[in-house]
Amino acid sequence: MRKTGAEIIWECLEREGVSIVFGYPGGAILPAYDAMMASKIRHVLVRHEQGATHMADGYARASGTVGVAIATSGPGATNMVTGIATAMMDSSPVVCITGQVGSRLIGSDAFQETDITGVTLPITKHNYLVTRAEDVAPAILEAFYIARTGRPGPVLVDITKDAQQGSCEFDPASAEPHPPGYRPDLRAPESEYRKAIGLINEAKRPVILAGHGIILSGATNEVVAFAERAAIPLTTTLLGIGGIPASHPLNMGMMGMHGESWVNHAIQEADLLLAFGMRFDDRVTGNLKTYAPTAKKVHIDIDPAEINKNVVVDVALIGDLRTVLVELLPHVALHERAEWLGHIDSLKGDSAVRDIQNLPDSGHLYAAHVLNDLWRETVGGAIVVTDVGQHQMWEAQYYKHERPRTLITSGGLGTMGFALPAAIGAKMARPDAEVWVVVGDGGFQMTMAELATIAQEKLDIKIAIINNGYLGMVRQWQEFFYERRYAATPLVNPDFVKLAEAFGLTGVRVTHRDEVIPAVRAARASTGTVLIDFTVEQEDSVYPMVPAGADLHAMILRPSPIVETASDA
Ligand SMILES: Cc1cc2nc3c(=O)[nH]c(=O)nc-3n(C[C@H](O)[C@H](O)[C@H](O)COP(=O)(O)OP(=O)(O)OC[C@H]3O[C@@H](n4cnc5c(N)ncnc54)[C@H](O)[C@@H]3O)c2cc1C
Ligand SMILES: Cc1ncc(C[n+]2csc(CCOP(=O)(O)OP(=O)(O)O)c2C)c(N)n1
Ligand SMILES: [Mg+2]
Repeated sequence: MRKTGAEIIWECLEREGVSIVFGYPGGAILPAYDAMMASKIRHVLVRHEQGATHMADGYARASGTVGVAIATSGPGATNMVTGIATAMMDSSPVVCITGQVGSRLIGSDAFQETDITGVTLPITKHNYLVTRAEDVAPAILEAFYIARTGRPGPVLVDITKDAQQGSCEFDPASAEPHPPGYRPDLRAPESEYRKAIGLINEAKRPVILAGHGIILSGATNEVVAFAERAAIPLTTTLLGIGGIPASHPLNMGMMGMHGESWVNHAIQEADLLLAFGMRFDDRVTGNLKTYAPTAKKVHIDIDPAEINKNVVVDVALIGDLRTVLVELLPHVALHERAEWLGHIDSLKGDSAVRDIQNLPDSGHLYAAHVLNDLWRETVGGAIVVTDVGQHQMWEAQYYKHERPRTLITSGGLGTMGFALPAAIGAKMARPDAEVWVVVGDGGFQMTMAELATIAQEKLDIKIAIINNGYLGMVRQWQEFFYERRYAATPLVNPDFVKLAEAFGLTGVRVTHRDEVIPAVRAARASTGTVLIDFTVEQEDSVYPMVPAGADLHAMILRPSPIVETASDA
């Protein structure tokens, strides 16, 4: 059947099971928008193309399927760059479709021409410039295949206006993806499996480093079975949170820069690290020269490029984590490991004393209190989407996630402005789920225009602004490392309650600890979007902290007796 390139775009999206796209129109993508009128796919009109990419990313992370964003050429496409880079760093499967100027105008500095395949080459898993209607279907179908297989990631398809307007015979079967040289199905040799099993069964002080790969691979059950069988304690990366139930007795909590101190000590004392779908980010390792000096290392990862990239390992098992674990499991010896687990337990004591949760209500409202109360009120249920900064770390520390895909956060790029649009995507993917945004007063202002998208789409999202009047995480670095010289970190904020109201949404302000639970309950009882402005302590800091590049065990701990904030010191 003959179809235009524009019609083929929507046919292919439907064939890929897409029911929703996030986008913003403009001249070079107009033929596609016109053809969209005949499609069943729902289009969500965003307020900024960065928002569209974060929504597609949030959709992907909440659903485990591919998210789709669409924009015009030039500024539309360049506005997507931050969202694409965010998805790339966190291995999130997103397909971006952009319009491009007519093929004969390419290279002429035509109106709204940007070489977006050139711009996004290093931040996409793959990208395409399509200049003929015949090439639309193969490019889009291949884009989905590449985005979701192997190590997931963003793929961009740039389609010239004439390719959208031109027509050709459309036969989806002949467009089956066969990307040359693409091998998402690598497998380690048998000898590596034997080496891994030997190390695992001999280890006295093993630790599992549980990463995002657990969630991407759907390997929660296999990892838990593995850990239980050999009594191996686990720790998660920021992006691994939810991959293992927080309440599991072997789950020690998060590792790294703002991880639990006992976890970092356990890693430093371990004789075997089992890295499961994680990439030894610098936030996780600290100083590589002193990282886990006594440990042998086994790395299971789907991407060969990750092996020996930051940390040199003794054994590498390339492949999908779940598949690899299914093979390993029957060979893993049973263990009890009372001594090692008891030792780790003894490392916890000091931290409990320093935990701000244990403070009586002194009139100060701490973000930690807000997040802990939010967790207790929503336990077992909500998807939390965070932005980047101190509030993100407090969320990771004080909100206990029991299930995969219930924490959505920008880890690798650390993109402020991610939370609000990503939450919109998550809500669209899981309409029945309770979705909370946890966002700083700074990051919220980067993408708050998407409140209009929430209003237009009549979404029910709960927004918790952790309002400390600062670019808090940067202020903390200035407090610790720049003698409290707060250059460009104090914020003068709008009235967030009135702002919500301007969009026809409900706004509430909370300034005291005893107001937190009633406000959360009222927000949950309401059917529309509610924004809560939690006005918290301005100069609180995230503890513990491993200074950038320092040894993993050299953590700055919350002073004891507790100094509540820098202004008390
Ligand atoms: C302010 C701030 C502070 C931070 N502090 C911390 C901190 O204290 N601790 C911390 O942990 N993080 C922290 N981070 C996050 C950190 O920067 C990284 O994003 C995070 O550590 C990466 O986790 P990951 O390696 O598990 O996930 P990713 O970066 O997503 O890597 C996933 C890995 O899994 C592999 N993989 C994917 N699919 C599969 C599969 N099917 N099978 C097998 N392998 C697969 C990939 O190839 C990749 O190697 C912080 C971020 C910010 C913004
Ligand atoms: C787009 C972007 N610009 C700058 C930064 C650097 N940065 C990291 S955290 C942070 C402060 C965030 O402030 P806020 O949103 O108020 O959150 P808080 O740390 O106060 O919880 C900044 C500026 C970033 N991560 N992303
Ligand atoms: Mg702030």
